[in-house]
Amino acid sequence: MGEWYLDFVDLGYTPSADEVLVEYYLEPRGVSPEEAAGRVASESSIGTWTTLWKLPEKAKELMARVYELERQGEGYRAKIAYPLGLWEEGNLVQLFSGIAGNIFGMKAVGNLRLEDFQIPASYAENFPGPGYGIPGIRKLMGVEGRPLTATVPKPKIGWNVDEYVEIARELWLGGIDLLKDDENFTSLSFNRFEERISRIYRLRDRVEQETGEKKEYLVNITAPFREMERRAALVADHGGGYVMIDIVVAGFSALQSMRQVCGDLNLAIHAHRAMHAAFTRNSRHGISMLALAKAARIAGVDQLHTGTAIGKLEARAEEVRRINRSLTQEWYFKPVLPVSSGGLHPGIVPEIVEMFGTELVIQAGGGVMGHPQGPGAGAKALRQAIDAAVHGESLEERASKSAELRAALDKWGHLKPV
Ligand code: CAP
Ligand code: MG
Repeated sequence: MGEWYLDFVDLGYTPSADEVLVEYYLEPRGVSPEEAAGRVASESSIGTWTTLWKLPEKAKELMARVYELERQGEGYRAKIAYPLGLWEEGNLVQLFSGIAGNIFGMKAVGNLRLEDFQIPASYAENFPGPGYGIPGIRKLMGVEGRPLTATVPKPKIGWNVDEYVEIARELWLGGIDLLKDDENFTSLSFNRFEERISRIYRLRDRVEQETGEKKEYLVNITAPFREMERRAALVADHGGGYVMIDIVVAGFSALQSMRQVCGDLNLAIHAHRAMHAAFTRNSRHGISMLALAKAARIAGVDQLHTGTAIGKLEARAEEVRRINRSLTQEWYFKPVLPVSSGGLHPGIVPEIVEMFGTELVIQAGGGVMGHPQGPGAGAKALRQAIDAAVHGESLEERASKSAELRAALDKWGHLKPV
C-alpha cells in the first residue's frame, strides 16, 4: 500500500535530552496500535498518508518516534519523541499546530487525547514565562499566608457603570482583594470599558487609602488583538496592575503577543480558560487541562483557573491537584497562581483549602453576590470563612462570632453546587 507509518515506531528508542516528549492516549481504529501510533507520529511531524517521491536528508532527521506504547483502559498510552529541529524558537502556536493539530481528525484513531508534554531547556529558553509569577503577585498584593480572594459582580452581565462601581466599593470594603470582570463581560452599550475602568480605578485608589489594603481589578480586556493592546495601555495609564484574558478563545498567538505587551506595561495576566471544557472534559479525546496549564505557564500567564472539584464545574480533585502542581512546581519558569472558582461559597471554603492549600486565588461570584445581606456582607463572610480555614477553626465556631458568615451558612450550608 506504499505506507511507511511503522518507520515512525521504534519501541527500543531512548529519547535524547533535547527532544520534545508528548504523551497521548489513543484508540486504534481498523489498524494495529503500532500503526495508529506511527500515524500520529508521522502526521504530527513530517509525514503524510503515502510514501513520497523523495525524502530530503533533513526530513529523515526530523521524523518523530514512538518510543513507548502500552495498553491503557479502552486504548493505549503512546509516548512520542520529537526532534528539537521541528520546532520554531519561541513559537508556542506552531508547537500546538504540530502536537495538537491534524492528528485529532485522523480516521485511524477512534479517540485521541494529548495528555502531557515535556520540553527541553533549549526550547524553554526562548519563552519569557510569567512576568510576575506567584512571588510577584504576593508582593503586588501584599498578602501572605492565605488565598487571595476575588469576586465577579454577578449577574455576569447587566450592571451599568454606576451600579458596578457601587458593588465594587462594597466588595473591596468588605475585604475582597480582586474585583473580577466575568469572562463574557467586556465593553457593552450600557457599560463601556473606558468609562468603567476610569471610574473603578479612581474608586480603587480611594478604597486603598480608606483601608490601607492593596486592591486590584481583574479587568477583562479580551477582544481582537489590537483592541486588547489598546485596552491594556488604558489599564496601565490608570495605574492598574492586572489584565484578564480569556486565553482559549483569544488563542496562543494573541496570548504570546499580549505577554510582550503586558511585560512592557508591567501588567500581570489573569488567565480565564472559558471554552477549555470543549476539549479537556472528555477523558478519551481532546487535550488535557494539564497540557493547557503547561502551555499557559510557558506563554507567561500569572494566574490560571484550574477548577474546584467540588464546585459547579466538572473536575476530579486529584486532577486539579496535579494541574496545580504543574503550575507551581520548580520548572523553567516562575510559578503560576492557581485560581479555584465555580460554585464556591463560604460553606465549602475549608474543603478547598484542605484540598488545594493556600497558594491560591479563591473566586466566589454567586457565593458572595448571593449573600442575603448583599455584596459587602458576602465579602466579609468569604474572608471570615477563609480566616477560619487558615487558622483551623470550624466554620460553625467562627460563625458564632461572625454574623455575615452565619447568614451565609444559613443560606447555603455546605452545599456543593451541581
Ligand atoms: C464562576 C465563574 C467562572 C468559572 C469559570 C462563572 O462564577 O465566574 O467563570 O469559575 O470556571 O462565570 O461561572 P461563580 P473555571 O463563582 O458564580 O460560580 O474556574 O473552572 O475555569
Ligand atoms: Mg465567569
